[in-house]
Amino acid sequence: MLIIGEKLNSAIPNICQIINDKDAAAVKELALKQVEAGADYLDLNTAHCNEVDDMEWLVRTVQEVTDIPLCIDSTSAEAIKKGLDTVAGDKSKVMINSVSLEKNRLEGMLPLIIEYQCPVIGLTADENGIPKTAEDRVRITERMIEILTKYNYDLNNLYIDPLVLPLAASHTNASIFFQSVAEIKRLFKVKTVSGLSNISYNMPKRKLINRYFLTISMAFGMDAAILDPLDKKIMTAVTTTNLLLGNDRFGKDFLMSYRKG
Ligand code: THG
Repeated sequence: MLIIGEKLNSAIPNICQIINDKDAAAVKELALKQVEAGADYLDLNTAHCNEVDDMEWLVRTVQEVTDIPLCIDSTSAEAIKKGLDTVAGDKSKVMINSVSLEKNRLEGMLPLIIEYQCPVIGLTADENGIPKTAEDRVRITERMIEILTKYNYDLNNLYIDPLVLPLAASHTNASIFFQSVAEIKRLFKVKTVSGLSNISYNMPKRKLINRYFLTISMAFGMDAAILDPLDKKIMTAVTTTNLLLGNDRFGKDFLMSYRKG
């Protein structure tokens, strides 16, 4: 399971403040803490600040303390390009979060994806938004694969995000998501990814719901998650589920985390 640390996101109120204040020490601390907690990638989002300019500052600041790969999180191709341009070193390690079949977004992102051949998150959404059924999400995945394949893109680097809708809107939204993950993994040689928070929107006990949602998604074949690695309970859930799914040879990771208490 690939862990994408979510803490450097301007949608979180104090992060917006930190970015506006150009508080480099706070950014560096949050970056290092997530790396120490086991993040494989750090998600960077500046949508709620001065998106393009702040992305440059954020990438530069994070790279002063770690060379962990970055996941540039924006709906704007311009902000993604700024992130990519600012990354020092191997740009093919940068993850683009995210493209969709929405026309403007696809046209903006495609040249960057093709130029750098970097990992990319593909949302199962198009001009009509997020489809309600698993079948339609599979159809969007298939279309996205067709487009990327035309440009010789390596599908091992494509992370499909089947976009979970809140359970509070319909009680079958989680099961539709699990079905989407299972079908996408069965039909295509791509990876899958998700954020955890949408599922529990407008519900009590959000962290509890998010945690169980994560473990069930992993059982259905989810490869990566955007989550808070500083949340010990969620990281324990990842380690334990990896053990149970047979993804932890000799229980090495589980035993290591158990020894640390
Ligand atoms: N898919 C993709 N990208 C995404 C999302 C997705 N990017 C944004 C979002 N969803 C994932 N990122 C966050 C970042 C922060 C929070 C939620 C989702 C958040 N954090 C609080 C904090 O850190 O203080 C609370 C954490 C908690 O209580 O668990 O709310 O779905 N492709």
